[in-house]
Amino acid sequence: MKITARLIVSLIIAIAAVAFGFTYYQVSVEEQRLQTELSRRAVLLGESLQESVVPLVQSNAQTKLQRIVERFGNRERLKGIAVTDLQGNVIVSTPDIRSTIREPVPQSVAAVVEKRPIEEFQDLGDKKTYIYTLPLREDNRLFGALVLIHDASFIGVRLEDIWKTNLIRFVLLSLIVVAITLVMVRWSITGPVAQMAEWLREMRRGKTKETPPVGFSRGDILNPIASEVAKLAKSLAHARAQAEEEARLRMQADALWTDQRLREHIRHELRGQRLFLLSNREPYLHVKQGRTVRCVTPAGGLVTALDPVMRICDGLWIAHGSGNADREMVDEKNMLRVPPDEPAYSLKRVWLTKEEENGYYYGFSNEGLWPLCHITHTRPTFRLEDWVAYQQVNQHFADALLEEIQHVKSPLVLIQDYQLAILPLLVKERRPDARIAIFWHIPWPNPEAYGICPWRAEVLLGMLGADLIGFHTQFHCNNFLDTADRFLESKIDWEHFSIERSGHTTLVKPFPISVAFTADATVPTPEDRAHQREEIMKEIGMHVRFLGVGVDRIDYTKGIPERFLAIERFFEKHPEHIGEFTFVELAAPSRTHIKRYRDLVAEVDELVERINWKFQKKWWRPIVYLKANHSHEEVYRYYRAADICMVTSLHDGMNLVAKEYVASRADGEGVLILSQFTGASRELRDALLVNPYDIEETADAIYSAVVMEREERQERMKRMRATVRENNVYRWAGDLITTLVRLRPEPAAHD
Ligand code: ADQ
Repeated sequence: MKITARLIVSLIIAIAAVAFGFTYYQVSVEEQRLQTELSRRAVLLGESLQESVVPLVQSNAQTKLQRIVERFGNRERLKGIAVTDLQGNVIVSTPDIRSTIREPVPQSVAAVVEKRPIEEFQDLGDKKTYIYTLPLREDNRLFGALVLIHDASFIGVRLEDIWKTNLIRFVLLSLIVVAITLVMVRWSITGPVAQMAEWLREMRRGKTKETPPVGFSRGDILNPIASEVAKLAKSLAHARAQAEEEARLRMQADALWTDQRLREHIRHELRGQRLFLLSNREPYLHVKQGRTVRCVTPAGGLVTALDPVMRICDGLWIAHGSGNADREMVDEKNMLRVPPDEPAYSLKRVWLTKEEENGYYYGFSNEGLWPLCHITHTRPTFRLEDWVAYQQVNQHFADALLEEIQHVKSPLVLIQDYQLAILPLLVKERRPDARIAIFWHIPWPNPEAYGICPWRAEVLLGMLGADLIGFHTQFHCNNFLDTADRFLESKIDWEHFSIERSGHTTLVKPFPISVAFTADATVPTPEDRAHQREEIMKEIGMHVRFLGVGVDRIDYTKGIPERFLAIERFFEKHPEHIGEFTFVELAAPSRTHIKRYRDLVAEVDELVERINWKFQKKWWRPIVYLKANHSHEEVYRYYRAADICMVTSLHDGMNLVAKEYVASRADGEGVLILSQFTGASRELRDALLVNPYDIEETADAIYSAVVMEREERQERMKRMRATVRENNVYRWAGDLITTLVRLRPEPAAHD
């Protein structure tokens, strides 16, 4: 039997038992009451008749007696009256009962004998009667008996009525209870259970979402099960997603790298070896905030890709301690375990004096090497004192590392970027067995451009201390080999892309850096997109058809003025778009200790002011210039809302903004305008590639982006997304470290 039927039958039995008990009691009380009432009437009538009847019996006045009996005999419910003598023989009686009465009347005999009234219920004919017999007496003398016969059938009728009424009540009550039970069971048990079953079935077929249907919460008794089932479903969905992801990975063979795959790969490659990573920027820095100290993770691809690697191998990351609370957090060896909430590897901080930082970072690195490597017509400045500081700081890094690797055989050393160009040689000289790689994040120029550096040979030699040099593109590798060929006595192997000098070989390879993009995030619905766009429009205080975005450090290599000039030209050429298109620039001030950067900030401010003044209307302006270091989330919100992203670097090693924009567009929308002088342009062939110096061309690209057909737009974005997904930052880290690990170690100095 179904649970509902069982529940209903039990409820009906319970109701029936209660109804029967209640009715039985009611009937008993009512019967009692009616009998008492009848008896009371009989007693009253008997007593009042006795007074008149006794003298007439004494005087044997039968006619009078008959008259009295007949006069009283038609009272309500009275069936008849009889007067008997002492032997119970009827003297007179009402005519109705004469034929039915039996002589001698037994009740009269009993009443005379017992000298007390006798009451009795008896069936006379087919009717139930109540017979009240009163001995007739005066002064203790008995003369006979008075018999009052009442019709008592009404009691049975009344009791039957009660049974019937209560039966109807019982039926009605049962129907109501059954109906309510059915509704309640359906609403709170069978309904939610059926929904749950349907949802689980769909879930099993992989058709539905992880969140259970809303109906679940109605069946509050099912809540604990529902919440457990929801958790189970979540893990099922997660497991399925992972399985699908794995299957996809397997299908795509080496194509897709994920965080997980990088971990597995690195674990396998390193086989318990530790990685020593050196960079100018630290992955975690401590800053004072009021009285407390906050740990900050600088955003960016480098930390995203290398932090998991360092965690796996319990590596050591050596970096400049630049946070104002950094010194408070380290031990006597200037070390601390990071990440703070789940320590997995060590960070060793290198301290620099103000002078060292000025000479090494702002001076030689950013006023010398940075403009030297970027062909942007900003003149590099080389000062001897900066070069001295640069060498000193590189030596500090070398010392910090050498101390840590003294007992490590063939240590794996990974150096990051142009601030530490000569570090490879400083380490290699002391530890020839160390396997050293340096990754150069900025472009490498042609030999003519590079040749102006007064310490060109020293820098090259310093870098060639490494066993592996990585650049973003093959083009930069070629330039590097050309440069080494030009300025050093060395053997260049163009087939294997390596440089041999004094018996040491350096491999030069491209490793295009990227962003942490793997699986597609949930594709936003058109409503979500519209809502996000609306929020951005509210923030910038305008409602426009087309939104453009640019995200840069304020650096002269990024071509920010050129971009704004192209926007100006676009409006001159296509005035019909005035009021329809707005460009939002998220610009982070950078290296403001350097005059060239301060001048650039002023130049950009002025340009924005001029262009806005030229075209602006009451409610609209062409450029919204938001000068700040925005959060990662904020930057991505703008990427997702923008129809066009503009990257117009005059020269850029890779440019991550272009890849971030592509990665953020799960909706498959958006057009990327990309400078042909970025490393990214080698991969993102479906962007609208421009020469940022050519203002006309860039303005036309904006127009093309605005009028581009949806189909073309989506096709281009789809291809770019596939490229970025396949060449993500996990692949970058995986390839770089694998190449380093697989290098043949050279013999140690003391071997
Ligand atoms: P960068 O010159 O700093 O990097 P880029 O690759 O574009 O240039 O990376 C900039 C990063 O900073 C991006 O992640 C971007 O989102 C973020 N960013 C920029 N402006 C911002 C703002 N206003 N607010 C918040 N975040 C902002 C150097 C080289 C590049 C190379 C990278 C990585 O110059 O060519 O691609 O290293 O190797």
